[in-house]
Amino acid sequence: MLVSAAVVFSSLLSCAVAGPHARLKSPKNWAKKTALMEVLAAASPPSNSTTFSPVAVAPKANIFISLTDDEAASVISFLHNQTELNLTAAADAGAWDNAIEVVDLVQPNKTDALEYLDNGGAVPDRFAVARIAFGATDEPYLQDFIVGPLPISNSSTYASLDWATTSGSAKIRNHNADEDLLTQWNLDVTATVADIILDLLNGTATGSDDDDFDIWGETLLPQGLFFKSDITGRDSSKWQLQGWLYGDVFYSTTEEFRQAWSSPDFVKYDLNLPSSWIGSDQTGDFFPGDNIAPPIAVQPNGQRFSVDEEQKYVEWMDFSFYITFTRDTGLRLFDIKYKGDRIIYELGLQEAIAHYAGLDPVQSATSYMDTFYGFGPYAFELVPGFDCPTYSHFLNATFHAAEVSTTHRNNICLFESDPGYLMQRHSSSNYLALTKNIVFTLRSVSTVGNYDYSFDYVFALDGSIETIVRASGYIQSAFYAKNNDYGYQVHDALSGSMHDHALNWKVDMDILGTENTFVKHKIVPVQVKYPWSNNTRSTMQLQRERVENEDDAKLYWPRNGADMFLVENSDQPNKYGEPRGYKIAPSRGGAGMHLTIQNSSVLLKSQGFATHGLYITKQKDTEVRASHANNDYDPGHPLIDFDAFFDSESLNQTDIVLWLNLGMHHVPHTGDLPNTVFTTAQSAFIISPHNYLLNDASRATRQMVRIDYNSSGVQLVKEFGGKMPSGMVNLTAIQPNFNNYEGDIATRKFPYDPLHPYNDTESIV
Ligand SMILES: *[C@@H]1O[C@H](CO)[C@@H](O)[C@H](O)[C@H]1NC(C)=O
Ligand SMILES: *[C@@H]1O[C@H](CO)[C@@H](O)[C@H](O)[C@H]1NC(C)=O
Ligand SMILES: *[C@@H]1O[C@H](CO)[C@@H](O)[C@H](O)[C@H]1NC(C)=O
Ligand SMILES: *[C@@H]1O[C@H](CO)[C@@H](O)[C@H](O)[C@H]1NC(C)=O
Ligand SMILES: *[C@@H]1O[C@H](CO)[C@@H](O)[C@H](O)[C@H]1NC(C)=O
Ligand SMILES: *[C@@H]1O[C@H](CO)[C@@H](O)[C@H](O)[C@H]1NC(C)=O
Ligand SMILES: *[C@@H]1O[C@H](CO)[C@@H](O)[C@H](O)[C@H]1NC(C)=O
Ligand SMILES: *[C@@H]1O[C@H](CO)[C@@H](O)[C@H](O)[C@H]1NC(C)=O
Ligand SMILES: *[C@@H]1O[C@H](CO)[C@@H](O)[C@H](O)[C@H]1NC(C)=O
Ligand SMILES: *[C@@H]1O[C@H](CO)[C@@H](O)[C@H](O)[C@H]1NC(C)=O
Ligand SMILES: *[C@@H]1O[C@H](CO)[C@@H](O)[C@H](O)[C@H]1NC(C)=O
Ligand SMILES: *[C@@H]1O[C@H](CO)[C@@H](O)[C@H](O)[C@H]1NC(C)=O
Ligand SMILES: [Cu+2]
Repeated sequence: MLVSAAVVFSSLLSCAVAGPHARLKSPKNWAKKTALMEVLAAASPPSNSTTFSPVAVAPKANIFISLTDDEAASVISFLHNQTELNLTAAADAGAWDNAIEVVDLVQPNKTDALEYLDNGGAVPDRFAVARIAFGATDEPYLQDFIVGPLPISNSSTYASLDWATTSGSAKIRNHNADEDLLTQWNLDVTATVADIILDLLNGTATGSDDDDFDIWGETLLPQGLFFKSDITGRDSSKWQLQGWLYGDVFYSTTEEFRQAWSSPDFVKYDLNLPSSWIGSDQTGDFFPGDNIAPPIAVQPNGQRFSVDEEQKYVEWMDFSFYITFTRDTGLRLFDIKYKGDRIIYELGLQEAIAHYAGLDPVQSATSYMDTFYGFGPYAFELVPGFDCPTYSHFLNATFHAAEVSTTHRNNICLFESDPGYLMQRHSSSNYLALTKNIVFTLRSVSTVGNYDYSFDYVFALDGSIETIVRASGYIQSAFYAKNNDYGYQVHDALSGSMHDHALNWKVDMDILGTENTFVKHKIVPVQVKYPWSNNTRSTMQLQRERVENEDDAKLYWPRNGADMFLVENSDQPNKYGEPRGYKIAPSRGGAGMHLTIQNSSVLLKSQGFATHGLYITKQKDTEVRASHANNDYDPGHPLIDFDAFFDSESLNQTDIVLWLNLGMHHVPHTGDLPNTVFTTAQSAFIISPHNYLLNDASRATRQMVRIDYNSSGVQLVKEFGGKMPSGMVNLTAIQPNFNNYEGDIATRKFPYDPLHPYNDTESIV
């Protein structure tokens, strides 16, 4: 295998009665219609006030909930007792030992889960997955084992988790087992040209604490000097330097490089130097008026949603769902119900690709698959007043890696808010109807290396759910020299390195049962000749098309938004004969995007879920995830090759799963310095009822008003029981205290001493 390294600075790291579009030329008619509305309102008075509790009791145990600390500890202890695994405690393990990297829950099979949730079946047995790195061999590898049932008893066993892969084996070769050797190798190589580095880069990279440079590709300070090494095998004495690259000139030996450098016509490039431009602190003149405190949101009468903290179960208005948290993908939602019916069985991130391009060997070979690092380990505590409103309800989440259970305090927030625009309004010459749009958000943020990914699940009163990802943090960039085909020059000696983000989501929708069909309702231009005219008219029509087989199930979002993509239950028509369904649509930024690069030479067979905007597969317990966190060890031979899910199966009225990509084509510009901003770096999709109900469900809210008026003023204000907040808000009392930020709690699992957590705030993966 060939690995190249860059030399870089150590880094900082709807009208009431008429149709909504009826443009009435004579508003005279409206007096009558308003009277009709009054009658309708009287006939359906606001429903009774019921007692509300912010504490929910989950109707069923959360069978998706993460492993407890005790469960994780018992799995680890059990595995250590299996002598054939020859495990070394993770804390003592080196590159030549076998050690447990991660333990997590094996999601219950859907058939068992539904039997429990819907039919009074037994609680499904719990199983753990243990990801073990086998280093005590010349051919190091990783392997996933399924361990259980839990709790560990005499009947618990472990087995290779082969059935959860498409490769048929849960083993993957580890081409990355000797990182310490590689670090040393890199230092040894650079030591041979310390004088050249000092001359070209005005600094040192010797491994000492007062070094100017790191040897790797990082964020804002790449320097444009590269070397190529053959690091095949585990014996670094057999590794070989294969050359140097500077200014897009390749020298195949150090001598050649040295000679060129000594010659008078050697071209030296500007230095990419740090200063305040790389910091994220306030700089520049303050904005006018910005010394005045900006608006904030308050929750005047307490929380209007209910949480079962122990079961991680939430109810808001007509929605309910269960939460879980995994090492690989962070926050996930299960069993999302609306008005008592499940609409989504599972919703969550699968993988996040960031595929770079560039002139240099590092940028052109970089394509992250972030579950390798994990979203769970980096989903840190959120800051009230900044990340989430101060009144948010916070939850903790735990992941288990390197035989340590780490609890992130307050890393999930739940809150209601007013997004600042109405759900509904209509005005005429004599009345206005206005409805507030109050939404409910579930949020977590994962800082994976340079990037901060913010994930929102936003529920709305019309029955829609929006999934939003936003990115901020530092860009990975490139040295400026000759890189113009791959991005903009954004600083003195810096190029923004162009890249694609593709974040894949699994959306397992169940509309009125599991038997569903994906349909495209197309809006098409047509020429029609009507019986009432001899002329044809250019017009458009609605055409219905079913996606009935996996062969047709890799889709691009239509140009001009001209197809509506729906998941319907064809066997459940509404009273007008239209099948009830939910629509799925891009809602912000680069939703539905896919990778630009085709047949990526970096990702090889591990990018099958990122070639299209949206995919539909038949649900299978063996096809639970689009990607695997270990694929990155050997992308040409992945454990899960998403393409293998497509085997011509019927998708007609069966349990279907959608997989779709959010992301952006990111060509960083000067506005990405020092950090990319959430305003533009965001992408989302929304699912919304489509002929699912017989009207807009948000009509049920009390938070609306009707104002009847005429030329002599307001005649009637009709309210529907919505409360106007009154009294005082002590703004001082609700100020966030930033000094309360505590970070994580970590508990060593082997040996296991739950009463003595230690404050290891180092990132553990
Ligand atoms: C609401 O209150 C009315 C009158 O008190 C009562 O007849 C009705 O059953 C109540 N409805 C509900 C849903 O509780
Ligand atoms: C593993 O072995 C140790 C020592 O024999 C024992 O104390 C422990 O209970 C075993 N753990 C499990 C999970 O079987
Ligand atoms: C067990 O692992 C150790 C390293 O932790 C290694 O030295 C030893 O050879 C291994 N034993 C076997 C039987 O593989
Ligand atoms: C498990 O097996 C051991 C040894 O065979 C036995 O002593 C113990 O009672 C068993 N435990 C249970 C819970 O069956
Ligand atoms: C080189 O580094 C020295 C010491 O760190 C500094 O004083 C000098 O200005 C640097 N030269 C350039 C060209 O940046
Ligand atoms: C989160 O963890 C902290 C520290 O252990 C604990 O005090 C708090 O009650 C936990 N919060 C929830 C919602 O479980
Ligand atoms: C269509 O054209 C024919 C022949 O000119 C005429 O007789 C007929 O009335 C027309 N029909 C309509 C609907 O205009
Ligand atoms: C990518 O690979 C597929 C399947 O091997 C092939 O059909 C396609 O032509 C390739 N595309 C490019 C741009 O090479
Ligand atoms: C879950 O499904 C897989 C694949 O069909 C199967 O191998 C496994 O035994 C099932 N697990 C349980 C607990 O039934
Ligand atoms: C697909 O399902 C629909 C509705 O159940 C049915 O009318 C149709 O015949 C099915 N198509 C095929 C190809 O089986
Ligand atoms: C508001 O809250 C602050 C801090 O809790 C407290 O010191 C202050 O007395 C409160 N003011 C009033 C008017 O209650
Ligand atoms: C916890 O962190 C503090 C401050 O870094 C350190 O002094 C202390 O030794 C740590 N405690 C443990 C048990 O690691
Ligand atoms: Cu980016």
